[in-house]
Amino acid sequence: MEFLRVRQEEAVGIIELYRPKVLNALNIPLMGELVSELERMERDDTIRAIVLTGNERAFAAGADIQEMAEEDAISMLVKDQFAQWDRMNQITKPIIAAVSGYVLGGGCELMMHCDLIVASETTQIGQPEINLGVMPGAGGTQRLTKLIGKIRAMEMLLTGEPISATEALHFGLVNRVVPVEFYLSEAIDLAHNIAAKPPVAARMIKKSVQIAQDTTLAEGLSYERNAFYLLFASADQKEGMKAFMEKRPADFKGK
Ligand code: DAK
Repeated sequence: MEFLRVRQEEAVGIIELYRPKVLNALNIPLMGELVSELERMERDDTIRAIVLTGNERAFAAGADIQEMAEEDAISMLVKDQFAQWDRMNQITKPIIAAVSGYVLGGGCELMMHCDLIVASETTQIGQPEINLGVMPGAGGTQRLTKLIGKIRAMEMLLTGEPISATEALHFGLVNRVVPVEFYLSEAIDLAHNIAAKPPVAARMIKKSVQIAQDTTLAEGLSYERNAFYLLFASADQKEGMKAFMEKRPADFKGK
């Protein structure tokens, strides 16, 4: 792969965006590689949680402006070059973003696709598309509004000004803020913690939370209850409850 660096630490798959000279600007080939790699990790039973990161200076400074600059509406529509973004929604394993530096435009939208977010103290998160004469196109107006509320989202989207890691923590946009030297290791530790949990339950929880954001409370509660009942068909439920009663750590197999 040209634009990713990939490794695995026990049950954690780690994907690093790698276009450092252009602050990890998200061009079409990079996004293609990223989605393919996420789908490969989804199929790999030895991986139970995924960390997605960039580098200290930039998680990603947005979609590649050079690639988009000369497009017109019809060429954008016909290519539908960003359709691959939707495939990321199908990943059922928990994805933890480890972000630092610039998290802008499509970079912020990519971060919001993830399930948990660890940020370094130097992180700046923004949706500056308005400064380019456009607007977010990969969920920036929708996911950001759901995550931080209308008034805060309006300010970020209409001014294009980034917010700091501390503000993002205060807004509930990231889970943790840590010194820059620790943001990746903190995210990997969090991923190991989650990877040790029963994977079928983790998958159902992820789906249930996604549904909470997309449907009514009644539909969400109904999905949750059925998923809860279904987990009683798993070996991990038997193991988890037996281990509790036998006062020993559970050994979850993902069955
Ligand atoms: N695209 C292409 N190149 C970029 C880039 C980007 N988004 N951001 C930075 N670069 C490149 C710069 O051109 C420069 O390249 P060279 O000149 O060295 O060849 C290099 O990275 C270093 O950047 P700077 O020299 O500018 O570094 P500074 O520290 O001075 O400034 C900066 C850093 C992040 C403040 C600045 O680079 C900047 O403002 N970058 C643009 C940020 C931005 O506007 N981002 C939003 C892009 S629009 C969709 C999906 C996604 C999207 C839309 C639709 N669908 C699914 C439909 C997303 C749209 C966007 O993200």
